[in-house]
Amino acid sequence: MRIVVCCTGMKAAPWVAGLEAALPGAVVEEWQAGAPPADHAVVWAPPQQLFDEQPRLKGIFNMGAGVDALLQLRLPPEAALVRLDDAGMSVQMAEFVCHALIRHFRELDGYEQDAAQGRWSFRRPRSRAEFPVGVMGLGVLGQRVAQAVAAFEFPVRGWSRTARAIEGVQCFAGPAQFDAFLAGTRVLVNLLPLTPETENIMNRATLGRLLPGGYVINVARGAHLVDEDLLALVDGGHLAGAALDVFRTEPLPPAHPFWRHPKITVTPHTSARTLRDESIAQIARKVRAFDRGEPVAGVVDLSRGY
Ligand code: NDP
Ligand code: OXD
Repeated sequence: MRIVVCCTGMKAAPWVAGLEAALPGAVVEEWQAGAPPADHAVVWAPPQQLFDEQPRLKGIFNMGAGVDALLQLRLPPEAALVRLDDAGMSVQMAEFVCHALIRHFRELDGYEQDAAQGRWSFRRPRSRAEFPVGVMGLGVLGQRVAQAVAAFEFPVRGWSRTARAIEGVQCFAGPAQFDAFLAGTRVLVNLLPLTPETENIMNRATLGRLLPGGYVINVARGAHLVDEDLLALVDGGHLAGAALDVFRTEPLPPAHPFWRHPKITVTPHTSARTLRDESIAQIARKVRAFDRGEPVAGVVDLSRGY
């Protein structure tokens, strides 16, 4: 078995060594133009050239959960596209979202500013009941996040494409229930995949339906959010602010108003990082199962786009 590794922005050598160790007998090498035909590719942000030169790939294993960028490329029609599922990301996402939520709910930024001025002053405790959290996307990451938030006793609601039942989470599904989901949400967490149906889903109309004083935590993709609409709703006072980890252009350009907005927090697409060891172990398991003709979790349904 021959595997090529291509990971733009990351060092390939540790992935090559890790996959070689996990798949004895496989030839694993960093992809280069003109490489001999491989059976599988393990990729992050690869160039189109890789797929043009490797039309006989059987499996394309993404080093991340979101496959939106890969689906913009022309992939070999016979190849299965397989995403990471969890591989250590869901716990990171849960801690990141809970941190953003609690920092907002407990007004910790305000306390930090007070402390910077040597001020010992209390804020009135807020009621969790007035901060219902709505999680868009109840997949591998969204479910874990919804349950982690519920453990802090916030009211939690979730929205997905097909109906889900998750203990402690009031579930809504499909376009018909989207408005009802938004109307009872104050803190909106986005964990949707980026598809033609979900692009720009957070806009003036949808964010305007959140409860007054709404807060947005976007940890999925920048193109889910219409930046100007968020800014208008924050500046107009309907929204209290946002914690943003993902952006239309990454790195976020230096002149973008999000950087300096006092009510918007920016982090550099770091809420759930790909953990190399966990990911190599998962990809190796999947490659072996795939080659034995067994079902593999995380195969992308190209018609749904995730
Ligand atoms: P999953 O594919 O497991 O879950 C996707 C969820 O979104 C499912 O519940 C699905 O519904 C729902 N969904 C999809 N389309 C729609 C729609 N049109 N309307 C309503 N619901 C919809 O994805 P993951 O949880 O693994 O990951 C989610 C996203 O998080 C990734 O696609 C990626 O963009 C982002 N991500 C960001 C990271 C970061 O560091 N910031 C790291 C990792 C991922 P159903 O349950 O019915 O299928
Ligand atoms: C992912 C990501 O999709 O890192 O895994 O955003």
